[in-house]
Amino acid sequence: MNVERSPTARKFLGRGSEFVFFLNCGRTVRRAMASQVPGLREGGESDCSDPRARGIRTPDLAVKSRLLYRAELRAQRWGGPTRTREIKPRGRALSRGRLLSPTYVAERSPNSVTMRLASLRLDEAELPLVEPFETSFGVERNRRFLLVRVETKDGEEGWGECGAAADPLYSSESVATARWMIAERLVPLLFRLEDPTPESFLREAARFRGHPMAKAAIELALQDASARSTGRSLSEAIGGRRRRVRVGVSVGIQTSIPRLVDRVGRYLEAGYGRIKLKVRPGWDAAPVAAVRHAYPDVELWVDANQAYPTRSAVQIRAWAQKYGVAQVEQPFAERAIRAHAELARDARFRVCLDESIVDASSLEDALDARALTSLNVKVARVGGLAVGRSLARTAARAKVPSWVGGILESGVGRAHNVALASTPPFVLSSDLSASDRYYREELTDPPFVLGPGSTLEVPRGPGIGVEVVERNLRKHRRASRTFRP
Ligand code: OSB
Ligand code: MG
Repeated sequence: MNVERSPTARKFLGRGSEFVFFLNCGRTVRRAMASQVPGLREGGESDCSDPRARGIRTPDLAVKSRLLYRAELRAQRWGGPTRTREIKPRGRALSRGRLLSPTYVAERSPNSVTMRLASLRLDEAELPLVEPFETSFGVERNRRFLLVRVETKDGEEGWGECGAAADPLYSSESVATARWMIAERLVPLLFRLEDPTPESFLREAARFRGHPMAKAAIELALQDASARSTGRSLSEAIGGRRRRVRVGVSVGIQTSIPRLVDRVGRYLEAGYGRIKLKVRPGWDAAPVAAVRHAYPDVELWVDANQAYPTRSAVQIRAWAQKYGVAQVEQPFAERAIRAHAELARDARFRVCLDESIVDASSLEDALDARALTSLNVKVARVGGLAVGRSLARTAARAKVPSWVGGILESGVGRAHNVALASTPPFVLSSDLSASDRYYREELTDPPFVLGPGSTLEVPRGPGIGVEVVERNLRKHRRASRTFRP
């Protein structure tokens, strides 16, 4: 059969069909099209790496919305808000010809495209925090961090942020170790790759032990560039299903209890629906009690960043249960898996692991030991978006809910975190607050603002969906180095 002469095939091709349509025609036509039309496969997928198959669209929104509806139902089974309401199929007649949402007629492209890299720029910046952030390991007033900008030969850019701070307090990495790792090891490795994708980069980089934050910075930049070169938002590219993500705020240790109660009150007024208090021995039962007393209904979490000796389990359990704390995060040392498991046994709160979980095997072991009933996923700590997603999926299979944690990122890192939080396995509220909670001046535009129901909107533009304001970056930049293959 010659597709040129088949009226059915002509109809599809003439109008510029897409995979959905392709599925809908008969087997003979389908076979013929698969063999004669570049970029189409019989399975019903269109392979848009062929330029002639790029951008083909379906006018049949009814079919498309049915497929999306099914995808949404699948997403809902994972929990969390989805956009089902907006795309409920209303039958062919109603939806035909009506643009339900421009995203539904976007190009369909493979997950990643071949990118040829032209350069990588490594910037070191320092941003003053709106107010000091104190945790059990120290106070941060200014945040120093690295940004990675890759540029492809097609002129596409991609941004990534390195979560390492000036001092190795939260984890063993610091700005200095990450700078060395990126400049001396990871950039040369990246430029040697024939087909640099986030996946191929991580696969190669795995031969170097540790340094997840340095690796993540490059992986994030490649993810952004890869999504941009297919014209998709990062959220879409990694399977995001939500338009808004639920967030909460992490409140540092304050100089007094009244100040803490006041600080929490202002966050609640601003619209945050979940509060996470930083705690440590000597700053726990009393401040938690005061916040609970002032705000009887607030959803309260605490995070100790490993500050307690394991013998404190009994006390922690007592005050956490007495004051209705919903989640206790990383009270014990990174390797103290058994102590976390003991705390989790019969607890009336979730035990969340943050620092303990650094890769797939540490998660599997902790799940086996029942040491966690909640998982904090930070792209920096685990080495990127791909690992983060896969950890959350593993946790979901073990019925452990995940959420996206932060480390006071600038707008670049936050945009990546928001995209990650829009994917199905993340069901608890993330530590992702509005731009004005962190820095007076944001490096990216537009800023993140807190929306209804304690949510942030997932950017829908290409890649991370926010633009780096070079002028702001130059103002706060301390060093910059450009590498070329
Ligand atoms: O443990 O979650 C943590 C900040 C720096 C280092 C560790 C942590 C944090 C936070 C801030 O809690 C969360 C945020 O970025 O909003
Ligand atoms: Mg934490």
